[in-house]
Amino acid sequence: QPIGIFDSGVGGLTVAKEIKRLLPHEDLIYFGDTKHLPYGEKSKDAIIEYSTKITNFLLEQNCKAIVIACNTATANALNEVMQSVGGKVPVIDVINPVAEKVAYEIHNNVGVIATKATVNSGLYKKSIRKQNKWIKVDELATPLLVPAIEEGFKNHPITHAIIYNYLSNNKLKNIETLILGCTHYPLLIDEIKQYYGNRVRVIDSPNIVANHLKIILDKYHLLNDNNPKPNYHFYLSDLTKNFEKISKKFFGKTIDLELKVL
Ligand code: DGN
Repeated sequence: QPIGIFDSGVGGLTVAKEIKRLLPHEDLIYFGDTKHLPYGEKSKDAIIEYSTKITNFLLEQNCKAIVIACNTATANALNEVMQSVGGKVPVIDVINPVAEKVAYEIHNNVGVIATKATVNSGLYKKSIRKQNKWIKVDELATPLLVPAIEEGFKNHPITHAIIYNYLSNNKLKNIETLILGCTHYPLLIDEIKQYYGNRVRVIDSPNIVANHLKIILDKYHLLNDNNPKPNYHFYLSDLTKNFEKISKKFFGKTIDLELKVL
């Protein structure tokens, strides 16, 4: 049985890639909702509708676990996704495992950059402060980053200017730790680290989420460690050149890309 992973576009690939690395024998089904991208600007109702439709589709594909590889979907539709799943398979999101780890390990000022819809939900702050109320958490919406990434503007002066503009914001002035609260952002991790040098620790969220998934699959005896030729199938609600390029870079030439409008 495959693991089902979804995001609004290429962002979730940063999580899928880490899952592939830590769980190399698992079949993966990835759904990129490129037709409705970016989720960060959509209403809560719209995000719930897209996320539950995708979840139902992944369940129909017989997935043994659902990974919501999108912070915006997690922040706005986690409860509804859990309801759709009805306890049939585990649901792994990208905010709670990271918040738990940060609350446990970090004891300084934490900054979060994310889409507007994620920042407006305040879920990172709530989730971290629930476990450790001494941590100061500052969240900043950085909405131009996703379109820049989806346009393929990596290592590009436009992206550098956007990063500089956001990270120099007063809200992030005193942080010592940064959470990339959007699964697209690790695609710009080099540029972000360059801005900070050694001053700020950038949390490796895809690794934390993939590790958490591994622990959950193990707990429910769902791990597959004997599958010599795992299958990677990608569904997209709109076939875009950038998705094709990035997914091939991440997963090699052998992946299947299929158009699927839900
Ligand atoms: N990658 C998604 C996230 O983690 O929030 C959302 C990107 C978007 O659609 N704006």
